[in-house]
Amino acid sequence: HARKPLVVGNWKMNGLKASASEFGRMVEGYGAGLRHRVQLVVCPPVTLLSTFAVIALGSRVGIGAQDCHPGTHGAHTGDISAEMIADTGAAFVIVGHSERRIAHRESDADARGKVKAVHHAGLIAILCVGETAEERKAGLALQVIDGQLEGSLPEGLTGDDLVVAYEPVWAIGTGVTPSLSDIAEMHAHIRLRLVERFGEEGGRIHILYGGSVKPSNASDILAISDVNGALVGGASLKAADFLGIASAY
Ligand code: G2H
Repeated sequence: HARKPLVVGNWKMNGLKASASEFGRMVEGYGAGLRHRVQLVVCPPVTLLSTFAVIALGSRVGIGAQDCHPGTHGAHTGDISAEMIADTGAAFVIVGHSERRIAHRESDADARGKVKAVHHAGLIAILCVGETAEERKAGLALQVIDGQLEGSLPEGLTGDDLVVAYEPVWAIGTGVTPSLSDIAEMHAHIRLRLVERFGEEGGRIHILYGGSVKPSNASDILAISDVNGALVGGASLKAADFLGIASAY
C-alpha cells in the first residue's frame, strides 16, 4: 500500500466549543510523534468544522464532516452541501454511515449521490458499508457488502477520492468486534471488488475497519493485511484514547 495508514475519528453528535481543547491535544500529540507514520482525521459535528480546521492549520491533521446533501445548493432546509464543507477547510466527508442508513433511511442510491457530490467538490468520501447481525448469521455478509459497494459507488473513483470503511452494524458502539479472521476475510473481499471495479486504483483505496476500535484491540486489528486504518467512534473523543489507537502504527 503506497500511502500512510489512515485513522479517522467520527465524533457523531458529540462536542461543543469547549471540545476544541481536547482536539488541540490531539493535534499536539500527533505532531509530537505520529505524523510520519499515520494520517489522522477528525470528523466533528458540522458546527465545529471551521473551528477545528483553524486549529489544525499547518499540522497535517485532516478534518471531515459526517454527512452532506447530494445537491450543490438550493431549497434544502437544514442540509449542508459538499462545497460548504470544503469551504470550512475540511477535506473528508463520511457517507452512508449505518446510523444514517437506519435513522434517516438512507439507501445505497442516496449514498451514491452523496459520494458523487463529495467527489465534485474535490473532497474525499469515506463510504461506510456493513452487514447486520442477522445478515451475518444467515451467511450473507459478503453478499450484503457486494450489494452496498455496487449500489453506492459511482464510476471513475481513484485512491485519491475514496476511502471505504467496513463497519459491521453489530460491532458499532457495542464493544464487540468480529474475529480477526472475519475482518481479514472481509477486507480481502472488499479489496478484490475494488480492484475489479477500479483496476489498479482499487489497490490504492484505503479500506478502514470500524466498530468498537479502542487502544486495547487496535494493534491486532490494524496489523491485518488490507486493513489500512480505522474509523473510530467512541474512542475518538478523548485525545489519549485516539492517539493510543493511532500509536498502533
Ligand atoms: C462505528 C464507530 C465509528 P464506535 O460507528 O464510526 O463507532 O467506534 O463507537 O463503535
